[in-house]
Amino acid sequence: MERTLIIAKPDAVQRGLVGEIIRRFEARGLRIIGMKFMQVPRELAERHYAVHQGKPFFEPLVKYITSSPVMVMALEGTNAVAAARLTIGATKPNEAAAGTIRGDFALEIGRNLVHGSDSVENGQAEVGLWFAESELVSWPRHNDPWIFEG
Ligand code: IDP
Ligand code: MG
Repeated sequence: MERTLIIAKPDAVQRGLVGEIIRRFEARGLRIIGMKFMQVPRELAERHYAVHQGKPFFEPLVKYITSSPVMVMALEGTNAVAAARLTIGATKPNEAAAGTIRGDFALEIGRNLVHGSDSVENGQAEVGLWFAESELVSWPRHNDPWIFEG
């Protein structure tokens, strides 16, 4: 089953939007297999955003994600990565469609509330980076057949 890593970033936690964000992924049909509330160590932030190392926004980005606690989620489902990205909305909140998390609750790129993995491979890798295997729960959900056709 496809996996994606979602982070409700510090602004989401500080603004009391964590419940709203989880609600949207739950309602979409994604199955929660891991969740933790944590203060992100700088080293983990740098590894997570390694692809952005050297860009002008890298330092502010690491500062942002480590500035205050986050809620990290591992979600599973068919098309989990693409579905979650569409639920999150465009990186620039001013370009994010209304009805998406960023389109409904954010205004600026450096305060865009949520992270979501951007490819199937990165979904697997990021869940592995943020969660130990022992922190992930494999469970049959009673309504799975009403969400997953296969
Ligand atoms: P994504 O979060 O939609 O996948 P990425 O391009 O992977 O977007 O960038 C990671 C994060 O870095 C963004 O969510 C945003 O918080 C921040 N970021 C990206 N580009 C810029 C920029 O040009 N200025 C400031 N922050 C940026
Ligand atoms: Mg990204």
